[in-house]
Amino acid sequence: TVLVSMEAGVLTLTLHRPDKLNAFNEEMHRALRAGFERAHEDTGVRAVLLTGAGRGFSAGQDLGDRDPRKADGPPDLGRTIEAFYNPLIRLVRSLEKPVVCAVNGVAAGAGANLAFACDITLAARSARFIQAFSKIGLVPDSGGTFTLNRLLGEQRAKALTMTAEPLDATTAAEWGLIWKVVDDEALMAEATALAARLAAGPTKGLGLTKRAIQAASANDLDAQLDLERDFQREAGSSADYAEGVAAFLEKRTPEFSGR
Ligand code: LHQ
Repeated sequence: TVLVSMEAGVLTLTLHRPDKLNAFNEEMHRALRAGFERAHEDTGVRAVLLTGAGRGFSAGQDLGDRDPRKADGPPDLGRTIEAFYNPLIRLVRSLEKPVVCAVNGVAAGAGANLAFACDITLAARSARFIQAFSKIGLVPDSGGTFTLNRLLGEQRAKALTMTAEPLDATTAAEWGLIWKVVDDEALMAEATALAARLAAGPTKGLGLTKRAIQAASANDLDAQLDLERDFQREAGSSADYAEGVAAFLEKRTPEFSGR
């Protein structure tokens, strides 16, 4: 349900239930989680590329997986969130390595919010994002209320989630929900090149940069300035800082080790 491949420090995770538009069942959750856990533990992994197989990125929760019509009482969706979606979003956000997301087609429900939780998200021009939750009486999850509110403000966040109107990729980029739109046929080449470039980068510094930017939403300026001081101290003791400065002074391309 998830294809895993590793090349030049990039761990590529491809959601693979194409006949269901890569909707999440438990098996796919477990496989994706294992991929992100590997990214945390394996020092050889220096960037992650997340994408989907077939014509969709992900249609969110597989709605056939827990059909309420076949259940005895009301389902405990809180358990599903606690067991699967929340750990996944936490793994993506806490990974101190860049996570590039290539949205190859429709991203709905938790699939959309997973894409927005990644660090640098590119989308095919034909992709669209749907906050499908309200169509079935649910609330946005996978960090959607957090991400949409912070990136878009209340009006756009509420309109998108309450109407479930599809948002095209170009508007998503104009609104700052994703990094950029790429022609469909160029998406994977561009996303792969970006992930490879980041994987060849100063991983320690990039990881600290990610943490600093994420911390900024909860900090005031003074706290953030203190955090930048601490993180710069840490980055300054990395081998990659020494290499970066040496390469600059010697007018050559740096060879970062990720340490
Ligand atoms: C699907 C799905 C799908 C199963 C397409 N499930 N089969 C968390 C915790 C616990 C419970 C609930 O939810 C959550 C979080 C969530 O993510 S809630 C939101 C769940 N997702 C949705 O409500 C989206 C449902 N899908 C759609 O609205 C459409 O499929 C979209 C707009 C994504 C794509 O439309 P189309 O391009 O027209 O494709 P399609 O509808 O024909 O889908 C293709 C196939 O994929 C089809 O199967 P079939 O056997 O008829 O070819 C769909 O049934 C299947 N599929 N999404 N979520």
